[in-house]
Amino acid sequence: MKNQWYKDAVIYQIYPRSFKDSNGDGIGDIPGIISKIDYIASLGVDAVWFSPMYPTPNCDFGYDISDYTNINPEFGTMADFEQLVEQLHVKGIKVLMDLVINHTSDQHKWFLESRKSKDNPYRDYYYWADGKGKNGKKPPNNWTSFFLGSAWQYDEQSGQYYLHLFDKNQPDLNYFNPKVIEEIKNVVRFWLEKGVDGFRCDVITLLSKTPGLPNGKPSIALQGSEHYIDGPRMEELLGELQTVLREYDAFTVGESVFIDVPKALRYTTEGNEYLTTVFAFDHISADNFFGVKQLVRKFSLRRLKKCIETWQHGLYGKSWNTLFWENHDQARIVGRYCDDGQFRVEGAKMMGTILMTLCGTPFVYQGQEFGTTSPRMTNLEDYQDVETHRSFATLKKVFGAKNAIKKMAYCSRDNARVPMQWDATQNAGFSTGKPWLKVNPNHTEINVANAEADGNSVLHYYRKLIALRKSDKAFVYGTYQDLLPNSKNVWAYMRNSQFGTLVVVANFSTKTTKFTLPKHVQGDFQLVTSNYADTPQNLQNMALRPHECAVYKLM
Ligand code: TEU
Ligand code: CA
Repeated sequence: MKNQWYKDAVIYQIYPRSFKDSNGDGIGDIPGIISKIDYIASLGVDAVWFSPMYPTPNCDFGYDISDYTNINPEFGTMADFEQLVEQLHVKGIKVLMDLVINHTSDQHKWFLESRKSKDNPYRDYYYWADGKGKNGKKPPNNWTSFFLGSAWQYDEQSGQYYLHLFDKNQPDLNYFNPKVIEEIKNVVRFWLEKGVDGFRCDVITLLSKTPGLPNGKPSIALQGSEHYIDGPRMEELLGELQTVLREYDAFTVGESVFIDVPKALRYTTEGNEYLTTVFAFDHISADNFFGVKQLVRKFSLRRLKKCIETWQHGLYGKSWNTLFWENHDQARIVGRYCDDGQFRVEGAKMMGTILMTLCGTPFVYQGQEFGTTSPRMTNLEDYQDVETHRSFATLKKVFGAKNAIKKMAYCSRDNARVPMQWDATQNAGFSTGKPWLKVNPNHTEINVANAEADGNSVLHYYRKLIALRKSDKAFVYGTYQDLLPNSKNVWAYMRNSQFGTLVVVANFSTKTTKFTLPKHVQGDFQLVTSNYADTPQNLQNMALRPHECAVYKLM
């Protein structure tokens, strides 16, 4: 029987480059993380997902791997990593690594060999093709990259193009070659033998391409994606990985771009899992068009509620949801779905309350637990993220420089990657050297030290929410029913299970907003927690103050 520890768990994501620098080079590292293990444990989390810590040329800061079975020397040594795993395990905290196997770095030895010549034994580890057009100088097909532009790069050395769905420094691995999955199974086993408890699987649903890599239908973005998202060989390839994963009962969460409930069930139906769970993204697109973060639009609570309801109902009893607002690819949720100004604290607590009272496993991204906001830098040269730079060039063409800067500042992934704000000292206590990415100026006010000293802080509230979720399974299991689906400002829902009945109410407006619950919500509901000191003890039709939220339990 699979150990379903993850269902009662709360998982914390660390982006090592920005968490804590121990040696003053301005780059976060493993000894830095180890120095903060007591802080991590104080949150009450059960596992940590580390963004990639393997050797990398940092074109995509670790999502371009040049050696799958080693540790990035910027972060430390293998011995440091083994110490980190041991110390987290001593605290009862599991370790999840980031498995990036759709592509490698172009500095990986497989690619360095592959590009040497057309008959190199590693040639077919990647997708190579002749160019089209009279002098062969046009890409082999019309696919475009997640980072915009053609998904093909011409290689002078061997006179052909190679495929890269992301940056040109991230060539796609060719899973038509059976040697590739065998290599990856060895990588998976290597880390599981080190005591790793599972993996977050980067863009895992892109592995299966259409044979022959045919042209895609015309599209403004991701042209050709019908030929590589959720392809026909996904079960076969994931099934191969499972032959190793299931030996260790390893947890997996598959990052699944543009996935929907039926496809999620294809991979995660309990009893027939190819992945334990998946990350979907439509709930984190309630402030953009078509799930394209750069196409910014006004946040809609109704759009968000519809997404969450689809997934809460869609997986219920068949699989298990993941729940997140933030990660290293997303701007901070405070400032997107709630106010980051006057009502920042109430808003951050409200988002945390929703996260901890839905059915699924909550993931908390470093800094979210104390209400970190996006710096929204306005100088292009302050950004380090390849996606930001690639998209800015296109945004500028379409919207002009001024609007492009605004959109980029709102959605850039670097909003989540600036150094963790530990205290009000220089560099936010992250490093004694010049940080690799500028620190958010508001670290003088928003930081862990201030939050620890403030009994009303977001940090203490997150700890309380996590402890409540641990002590009362009514927070975790059971049905979800939206009580006011048409309300554009109030989110009210009921959770029902053998552990009890909860009603959660939240005001997404920064104005006081009245609500009337449907007649069927009857009984003595007592306050369990809220983000205002004087929220009524009994659930009733009331006027919720700006970002006021509350959890009530039926007595
Ligand atoms: O992200 C995949 C991905 O689709 C996101 O980058 C997406 O383009 C956007 O940023 C989310 O709205 C994964 C990793 O999380 C990301 O950091 C890597 O850049 C990417 O894969 C390539 O490995
Ligand atoms: Ca360092």
